[in-house]
Amino acid sequence: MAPTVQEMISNINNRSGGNDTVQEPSDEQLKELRQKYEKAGQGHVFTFYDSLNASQKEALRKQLSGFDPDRINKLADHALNPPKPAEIEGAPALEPLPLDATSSVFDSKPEDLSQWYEQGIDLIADNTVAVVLMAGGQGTRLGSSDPKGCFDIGLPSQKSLFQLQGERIWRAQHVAEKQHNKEGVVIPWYVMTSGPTRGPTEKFFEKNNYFGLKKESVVIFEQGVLPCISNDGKIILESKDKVAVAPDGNGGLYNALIASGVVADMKKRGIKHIHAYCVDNCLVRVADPTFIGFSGSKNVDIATKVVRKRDAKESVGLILQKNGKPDVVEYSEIDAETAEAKDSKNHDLLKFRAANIVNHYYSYDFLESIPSWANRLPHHVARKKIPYCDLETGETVKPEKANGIKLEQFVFDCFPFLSMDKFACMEVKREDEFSPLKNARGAGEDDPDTSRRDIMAQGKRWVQAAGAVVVSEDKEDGVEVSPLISYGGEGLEYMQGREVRAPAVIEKEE
Ligand code: UD2
Repeated sequence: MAPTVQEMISNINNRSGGNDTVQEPSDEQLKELRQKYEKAGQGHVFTFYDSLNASQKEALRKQLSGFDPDRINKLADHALNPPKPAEIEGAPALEPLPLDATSSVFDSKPEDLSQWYEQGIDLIADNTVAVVLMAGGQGTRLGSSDPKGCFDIGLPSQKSLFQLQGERIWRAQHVAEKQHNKEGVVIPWYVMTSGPTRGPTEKFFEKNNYFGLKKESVVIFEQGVLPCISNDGKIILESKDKVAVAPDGNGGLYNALIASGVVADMKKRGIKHIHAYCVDNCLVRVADPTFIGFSGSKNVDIATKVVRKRDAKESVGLILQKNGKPDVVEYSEIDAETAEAKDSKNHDLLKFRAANIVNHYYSYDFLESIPSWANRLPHHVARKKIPYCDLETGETVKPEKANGIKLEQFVFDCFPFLSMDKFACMEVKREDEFSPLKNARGAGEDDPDTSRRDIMAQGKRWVQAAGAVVVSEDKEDGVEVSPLISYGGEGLEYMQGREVRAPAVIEKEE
């Protein structure tokens, strides 16, 4: 909706800094908005409006103008009163993905893997590959208020997750330049943040000089938010002048890619292949040439990397087929029977063992089609304790128990929009590609110590494969290899015959 004259004036005022008294919304601006909310049974959000000062009134008006109360009611009703299983035509037929939709590095022919790698390097060298980082999550389980990408997992180099990822992008560019004997190869890095993570992320990137990447090839953008809803379907006021909101989930990526102009920027740059990934996986192969080459050669719209599920209880989504379409059942929504089902041929294996690791390939054409399907993406419900403004007293109350829901979209919920022939899955080795940072130090699983352990163990395998001998008096016997000198273990020939005293950092090509 185009800004009204009033809004343009108030924006100029705000920007000018000269006249810093924000204009109070005009009566006609307010009347229409108020009627829309009252008609939707959400008029309570104006309870304290008349007692607010001009800037509080404008802030609340602006926030409310960004939502459609009728749509919120529909989402809330569906979330709070989900259709009963009986109303759904028959239970969905869940099956593992068909074999022809999946490849595995475990049993792929080495010549296939190297061909996919070379194809990926060629696509990167042609400047047709971009990377999208989902970094809007607020690592609450980790117990840190900083964005997860800033986290220092305790490596000898003290590199953050963001730095490891930025340096892997640099290395992928560098390998493509060397192999094609050209300069200026760019893999644009689009970083999605949310309200709480945007500021700290921008500051961290600036402070670290974009980890050696060109500033104009790093684009930080923000995902949308949705209002929090009470258990009786009402939009929750957090304070007299503010609706309680939460990021709209990593599935908010799609609307954000369009609304922030990222897809338009990709088009301008001639991008054809996009790798999107999860910030908290310290082993993530950002812009992985093998994965890009594999996906490009299969001419799919979406491909996803999976690892073998650790056990029935692991908190990962499961990539499978539902009613013949590619789909994912999230760990928070799976029933025990499905999670524990055994493979019919080998009872030692779980029937559903393709674990989602938020590591997806998209064709540019598929992202360009977002506006035609984004509004079909479902919303998932998280029951939460949401601080709310008591409508009698105007005080903000911190509830003892879950008093409402946050609505969020999941990034993999567009998979069923594809036919199976436009989808592919690549199984990779967990030890080489997946070690998520989910829990605070001491959890013993998916925590900073397991992240550091897995990176150091991988570097040790790489230098040993290059012919080095690793010795150590310390229980920490790993080796950190800087991404700037090796992306996936290549380029370490000079380590032949050397002795490495672990723990160590290898960061110079000499
Ligand atoms: C995610 C996957 C789960 C499994 C697991 C493995 C989804 C929906 N679930 O679960 O299937 O693969 O990871 O690690 O993908 N994010 C945003 N905006 C948001 C919420 C999340 O950008 O509003 C990002 C977040 O910064 C992270 C990624 O999405 O990079 C996954 O988020 P999470 O770690 O909260 O998801 P988790 O562990 O519940």
